[in-house]
This record gives sequence, structure tokens and C-alpha cells, in this order.
Amino acid sequence: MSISEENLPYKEKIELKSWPNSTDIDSYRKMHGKSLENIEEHWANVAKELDWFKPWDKVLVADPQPPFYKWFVGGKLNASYLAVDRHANTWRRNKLAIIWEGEPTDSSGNPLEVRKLTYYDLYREVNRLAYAIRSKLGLRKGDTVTIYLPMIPELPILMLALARLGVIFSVVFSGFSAQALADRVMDAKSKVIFTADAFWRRGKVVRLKEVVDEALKGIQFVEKVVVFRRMGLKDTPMVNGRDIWWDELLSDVPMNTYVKPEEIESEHPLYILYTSGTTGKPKGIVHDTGGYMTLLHATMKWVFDIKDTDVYWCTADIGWVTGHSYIVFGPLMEGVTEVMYEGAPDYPTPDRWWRIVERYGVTILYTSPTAIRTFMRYGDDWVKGHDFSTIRILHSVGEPINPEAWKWAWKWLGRGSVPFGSTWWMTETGGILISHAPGLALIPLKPGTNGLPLPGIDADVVDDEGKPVQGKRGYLVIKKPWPGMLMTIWGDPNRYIQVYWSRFPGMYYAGDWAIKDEDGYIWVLGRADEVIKVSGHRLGTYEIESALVSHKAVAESAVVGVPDPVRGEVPVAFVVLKSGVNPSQELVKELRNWVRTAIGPIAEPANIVFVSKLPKTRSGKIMRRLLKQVLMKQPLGDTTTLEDETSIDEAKKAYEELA
Ligand code: 6R9
Repeated sequence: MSISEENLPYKEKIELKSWPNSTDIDSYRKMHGKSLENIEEHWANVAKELDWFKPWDKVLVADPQPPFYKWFVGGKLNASYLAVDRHANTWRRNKLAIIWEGEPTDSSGNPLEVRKLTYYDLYREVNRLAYAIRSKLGLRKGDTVTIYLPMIPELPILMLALARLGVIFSVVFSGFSAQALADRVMDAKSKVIFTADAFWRRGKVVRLKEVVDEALKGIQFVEKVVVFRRMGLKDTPMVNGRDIWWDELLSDVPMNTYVKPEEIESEHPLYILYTSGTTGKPKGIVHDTGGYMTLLHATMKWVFDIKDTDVYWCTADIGWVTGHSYIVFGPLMEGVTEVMYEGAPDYPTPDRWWRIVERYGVTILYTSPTAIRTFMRYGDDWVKGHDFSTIRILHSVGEPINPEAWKWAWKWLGRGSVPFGSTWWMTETGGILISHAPGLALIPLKPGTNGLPLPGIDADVVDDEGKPVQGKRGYLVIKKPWPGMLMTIWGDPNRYIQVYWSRFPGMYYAGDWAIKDEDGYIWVLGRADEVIKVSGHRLGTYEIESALVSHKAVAESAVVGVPDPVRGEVPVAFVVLKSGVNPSQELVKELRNWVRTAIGPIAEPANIVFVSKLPKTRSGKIMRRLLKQVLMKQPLGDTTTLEDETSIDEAKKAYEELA
């Protein structure tokens, strides 16, 4: 059962009294209240722990006015310096930074490819690549590039090389289609694309370079495509004059090449990351350098309690924000040894992950509810007998975690004894904002909750009027700026104001439903807008609708997310066909494939329901809420604004016939 208003507050409290930082709720809240009295002082104390080339003059400036905030203004630093130079110059030089496993295994399930990079290796690779990028591709601070790479060490190496030069990058998830990639390349106006020939996924070869070629068909301004040979395929198509092999780019760059890191202004963009919203195409979320790195440093300490003896594994894909913050910049800045895995979680067997945990002695595991529910499905036999004794902290992210899944993971992976939280944040927030903080002060756990806001984070739940509510569903907001917050939307500052700061004046609107319980714990319930999370991946129903109506048979479409026991949510599409077109099973197949090609496999509708009209308000707005209620067999509630009642009856009937 998922969490809802009805079954809250969830009373079960689990105290881990023997945890060194264990504390009670009141003490935590006192500390938290104090941090909010002076957030500038609070965050400056965290920022001081980074290495700055030049200290800041002002901690926080609204420039030119709120909600455009700049953190640590006047300060200069470099994210690449923080992640590699800092460690390469200390005893950590020979410490492992990344342990990477490719997907393929031998017949006994042992990995065929493992790469281990020390901080010194990383330092050298980042420097060599930065040199090649600057001297051979001519990229400079402020330029933009797009990255379309699988989960291989070259991805973090590249991100750090670009950060070293101040080149702004946009990483596109390798599961997105050519069209989705093209949209993002065009919006960022990237002159250079970095990709690979192919990678392994579930035993299949995914040919990435061909997707890039397809995406670039209509784009003239891309000058160079750099291709990494992940598979060494002989037949990768290369365009003369445009495409260049990664190894050739590096071939004459000496091992000991050093590129002085640029002294980057704190507010200079580190990257753009495209994410889905309610309407329109995905928006480019822009993150700064100084504030972002400060929030990551704080959360690596507070939430993950990171120590030099840890083996840390965040199972996300770097194509999403979780990977940016908690595979690349956060952990490497802290000098962590981390695991990185290329392939599918259950390949070749459903205990692949647990073998990885055992092989490297993973101590901190950061994963997703979808993954946990997938493993639950496979049954306990696949976890039984594996050694989880090294794990000391668990956390989850991406969507609400239902108490059953929480309990299962806590019992098996956490052996009923380790801190385990559900860290709430979003692409826009840059890093974790609401979470248990075992590295700072651990309050009692409750299965499924997000816990209390971190120190310095003024999060609350409000009603339609913006007034705080407790014990009742409301909207999650953040009432004070925080370091790591998005700076703007790339190329569209008005949309930034409108999407995040207009619903409730002076407050950041997250777009999530949430409940604050009697202890002040926050329980995020899900999105309050047209965004859905499919297996933790963020998608806009609007994008799926746009894809559908671009098909010649489709007149109109409405897509809603419905609960799914494993994937959290899945998209279901209601489709009105053009006159003269007849519904058929072939057409269902064709439309599902159409969406896969337009966006990517994760966006494929689980079901397509053909109807002759969509439920609309008198002013012509599609009432997706009603369609969702039909799918969930819930009472419809207020239908007075509905223009034509029969549209809903028809949708109901069509869906029932399908089932
Ligand atoms: C980090 C990330 C953001 C949306 C967010 C919310 C949902 C993320 C959650 C969670 C409940 C958690 N979300 N973490 N909901 N509990 N621990 O996922 O970023 O892809 O931008 O998605 O994900 O709905 O608004 P992003």
C-alpha cells in the first residue's frame, strides 16, 4: 500500500539508540530552528570547508532581484580541483576513487571487465582530457557541450575535465531517443557532442553513436562529435571531418599533462540538466558552482556520514541529477571510494547487485524504491545467503518509498539495524534537502517518511492559500533560498519565475504533495502536477501527449500516470483517433513504439485507451484528474465543470473493456 492522507501519520518509530549521533526529535528541531535564524552564517560555515581560490565577498545576493539568488558572490573555486587535485596532492593519491564493473559476466557470474582508478589515475585522465578539449576542440569557459554517454568511467572523467575549463555541459540520459537528444542539443546550442560507440544493457548491444547521427540530421551547428570506443565495434559510422575518436584526441597528450584549473566565479554555471515540467519541452535547469558544491559537501557529511574507510555505491545513472550530485561531484569531492556499474540490476541474475556489494564490501548504499520493489518481486531466495554485513547506511531516492519496500530493504540489506532514509530532493534543488542525517544527528526512523528538513533548509507544507498545514495534505514549499538551488532555466528566466516562484509569492514551489505529521516529519506523496515518475525517472505527461499527436492517426491525447506496484507509476494514454482511422491492436503497438522512438523506452505507455472524445472543462481544458480517477476506479468527486458527462462514461467503458 502506498502512503496517503488516510493512513497517516504513520506511528511506527524506530530508534537506533546505539548510533553515535542518535538524537531525539526535539533536540534536532532546536538545532534546525537555530540554523534558520541566520542561514548566511550557517551556509558560510559549510562553504569554508571547501578550498576556494578566492574567498567570497558576500554570502547571498539577490541579483538583480529575488528569486534570482547568487551564493558566495566574489568567491572563486573549481569543481574539478575539489574533486581531484585536492586528493591527488594528499595521501589519497593512491586511494581508489572508482571501482567500475561492466555488465558482461562469465558463466559463474563473475564480471569480465573491472576497472579500478585511483585518485591519481583520475587526476591524470582529467588533466589529459581537459588539455585535449582545450587545445584540439578549442572549447573555452562559458561554451556549452552535450554529453550522451553510458555508465563508464569516461563520463565522470569528462564532466570533471569540462568543469576544469569552465565549459558548461548538458548530460543527456543514454536511454533517451534521438529526438529527445536533438531537442536538448538545440536548446543548449552545443557545438560539440561526446558519445560512445555502444554499451551493454541486459546482454544487448545498444548502439549510441547511431542515435547521435540520427539526432544531428537536422542540426547544422554541431562541429565535432567525439566518440569513445566502449565496445570497439568495427562498423561504427563516422562522419568525415566532424567525428573523431576519443583515443585519437588523446593519442599525443603526455601522461603528466597538467591543465591549471580555471578560477571559476561561484555563480558561474557548472552544468545544465534538462528535466520535465508541466507544459512545454523539458527545461534546462542551470546549476552554479559554489552553492552547488557547498550543498553537496554538507549532504555527503550529514546524510551519508562519509568516512575514508567507506565503499560508497549510488546506483543511479549519471544521466539524471542523482548521478551528477551523488556519483560525480559529491563523492569525488569527499575523496570517497565508490562503485560504478554499467548494466541492468538483474543481469544476468537477480542477485547481480548483491554480488557487487559483497565483492567490494559496500558500506553505503544509495538506491531507489523501484529497484527495491523489483528485487522484492524476485523473492527472498535471491538475497538469502548474501553477505550484507558491510552495509552501515542505506538511503533511497526518486519517489516515495512504500513502507513494505522500506521494511524489506531494511530487514535484508540493513539487517534491521542501520540508518535508512528516503532523501527528498529534485533536479532543481541540486542536492538533498529533506532527509535523515546519520552523519549529524539521527532522529528516529519511520518506514516511508522523508524525515525532517536538513539544517539551513526552511521546508514546509502549505494549503492553497500558502498557510502551513499539519496532518493534512498540502504543497511542499521552501521558504528561504539555499545553496545548490537552480539559478534559472537556460534561456528562459521568466519561466523560472513563473514555474517555481509564482504559485506562492516568496516561496519556492516544488510541485509535490506532502504531509507534515505530528512530529514535523515530512512525507512526500507524489507530484501535484503533470509530471510522473516512472521507475524513478522523471517524465512529463505533456511530452508523451505531444509525441502521440505527432502520429498521423492521432487527433488528441491525454496521458495520466497510474500507480504500478513495481515502477511506482506508469503512463496510460487516452487517444482520440482522426476520423476514418479505426482502432486496432496493431495501432496500439504502433503508437507505443512511436512514443519509444520519440522519447525513449521509459516513456512507453503501459496502455492505450481509444475514446471518441476527452473529458474537458467548458473552457476546453482536458480534465486529466478525472481520467486518472477512472483508471484507479475512484469516485470522481466534483464533475460540475465537465462539459460533456458522456466523455467520462465512455472512458470508463473503454478502459473496462480493455481489462
Ligand atoms: C532526485 C530526483 C524530483 C521529484 C520530486 C518528487 C520525487 C524524489 C523523493 C521523491 C518522495 C523521495 N522524489 N525523491 N518523492 N520521496 N525521497 O529524483 O530528482 O528526477 O528531478 O525528481 O521526484 O516528486 O519532485 P528529479
